[in-house]
Amino acid sequence: PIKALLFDLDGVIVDTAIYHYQAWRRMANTLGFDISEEFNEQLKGISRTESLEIILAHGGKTVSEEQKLELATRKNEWYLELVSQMTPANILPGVPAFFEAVKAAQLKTALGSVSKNARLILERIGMLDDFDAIIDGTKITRGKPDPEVFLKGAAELGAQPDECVVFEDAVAGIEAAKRGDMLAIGIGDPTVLTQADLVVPSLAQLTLERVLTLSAVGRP
Ligand code: G16
Ligand code: MG
Repeated sequence: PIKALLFDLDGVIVDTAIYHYQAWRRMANTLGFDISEEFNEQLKGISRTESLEIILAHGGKTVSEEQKLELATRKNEWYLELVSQMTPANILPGVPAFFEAVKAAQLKTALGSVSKNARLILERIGMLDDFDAIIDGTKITRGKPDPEVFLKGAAELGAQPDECVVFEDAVAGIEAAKRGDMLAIGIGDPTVLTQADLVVPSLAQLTLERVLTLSAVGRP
């Protein structure tokens, strides 16, 4: 039976993915190139330093380690400017109702984000107390698609992988969940999140009941 639900942050609980994109784009523009929304798809769930490497390679730029640090810091400052304006109104549709159902069913919840800003964002949207465990970029050594972030979340909640469901909007995050032997619910586009066990446009289109039924069918 399902015991624990593990939620990605960016793109599942809040739409900070768009802020990451805007901040990276601003950085790319200062270097003289642009990044498209389609290109941005592969950055979702990828750590700050890894994202920077991918963007620099895309723009054909070689910079020193010192400059890399500077660029990553600047991007984060721009990103935090956008985050500082966030309020509970930024919580994505369907999230509050879904969490109420989860609480009523007495299931455990964990956040599984590679972001180092995760706690700050949860604070801004007033959801810091909604998670029994918070695994973020400060607690992991390997980003998604490595399953570390979700395996740590499961361990902290005392759940086995087959007792966990992961909610993810990123290709790398779905892969991390599957590599961790967990059920993976994709939030977004089914043609993008092809590895997911089920894909819905947002949590507003999903009931806890459907998740629990799916897990029973998927694991007889
Ligand atoms: C998120 C985003 C990524 C971002 C990463 C690191 O992961 O999806 O785009 O690069 O966090 O964030 P920060 O720069 O704040 O440490 P997740 O796992 O929450 O989707
Ligand atoms: Mg995400």
